[in-house]
Amino acid sequence: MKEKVLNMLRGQQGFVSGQQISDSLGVSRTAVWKSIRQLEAEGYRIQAVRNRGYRLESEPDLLTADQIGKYMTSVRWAGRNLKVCESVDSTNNVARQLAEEGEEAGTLVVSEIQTAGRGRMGRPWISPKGSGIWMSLVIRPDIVAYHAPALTLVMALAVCRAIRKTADLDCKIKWPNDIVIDGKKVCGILTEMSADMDGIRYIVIGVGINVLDTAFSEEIQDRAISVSQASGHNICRAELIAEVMKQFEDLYEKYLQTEDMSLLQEEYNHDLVNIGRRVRVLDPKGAYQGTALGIDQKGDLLVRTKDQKMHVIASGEVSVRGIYGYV
Ligand code: BTX
Repeated sequence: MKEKVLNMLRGQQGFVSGQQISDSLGVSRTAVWKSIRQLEAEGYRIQAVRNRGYRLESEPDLLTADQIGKYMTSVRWAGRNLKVCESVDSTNNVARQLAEEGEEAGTLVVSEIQTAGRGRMGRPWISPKGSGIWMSLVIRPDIVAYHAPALTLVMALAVCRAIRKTADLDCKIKWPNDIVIDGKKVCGILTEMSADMDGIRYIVIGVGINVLDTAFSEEIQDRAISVSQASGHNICRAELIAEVMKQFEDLYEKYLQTEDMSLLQEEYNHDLVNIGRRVRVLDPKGAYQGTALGIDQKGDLLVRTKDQKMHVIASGEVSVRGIYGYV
């Protein structure tokens, strides 16, 4: 019933009266009114004007398989096996479970909310309902395990390209796994791997993008931003998901040709917010400062200290910050 009312509203440019709806659907005016209320509760904005009726103003940005599928037409494999969930602890956990059960490469898990979203080194990733993209992609590359960390960088490039394309924004990468806009974090990436003596069994690349948020919780409000906040208008999450997958396919193919960042190093360094800047390297063996020179072919960050010594930093347990703040 609700769907039928929705379809009638969708079919009208202007207003459609309650009487018209009830006549054509053969139901009471009260039933129509109840359906309208339900639709509003789901996030549809419906204008109601006495003597004119109802008009659909906007639809909620739903993350359904149908909605995402609409934008996936030029995606070959990444995200084609799509699992859309209402609520999960972490999409990385669900994707890992599915990979353990044998789901194919290209399986993508998307959820409206994560109750225990994870960042690196046990940090939390705040993933509220309805505003972000919380997703994890399963891949099964035939590469040596120690080449895998660069895949985080490959995904960072894909997200950067996709945000630029869908929202026309100038975003940058903060090595190795954050995307920033105006110095604030819009996206984080968490790559997890399962390997044994025979090699990589699977890799899960988790991507969290703040898309529709208008505000953030206190602990991150000074360093987080959403795509919509930055662009000034709402971005369709389904479209952005498909664009990330499309870009990832292209970049991943290039990565696989050399199993490193050789073919992507230039683009990555071009997008790198840290390049040429003073950074503070939070090495567990002791923090130090230097100038970031960019990534090498492996994807490690090159930092030169005052004594002209070159440090090659692998992502793992090290964080890099700007000396005056986050970037
Ligand atoms: P990270 O360790 O680089 O960043 C985590 C830090 O970022 C937190 O300590 C907090 O300061 C800040 N933060 C937390 N939530 C947000 C947010 N929504 N926006 C901006 N800043 C935030 C980054 O780790 C990797 C995050 C990956 C998240 C994806 S979501 C899908 C998948 N599932 C999952 O559990 N994780 C990944």
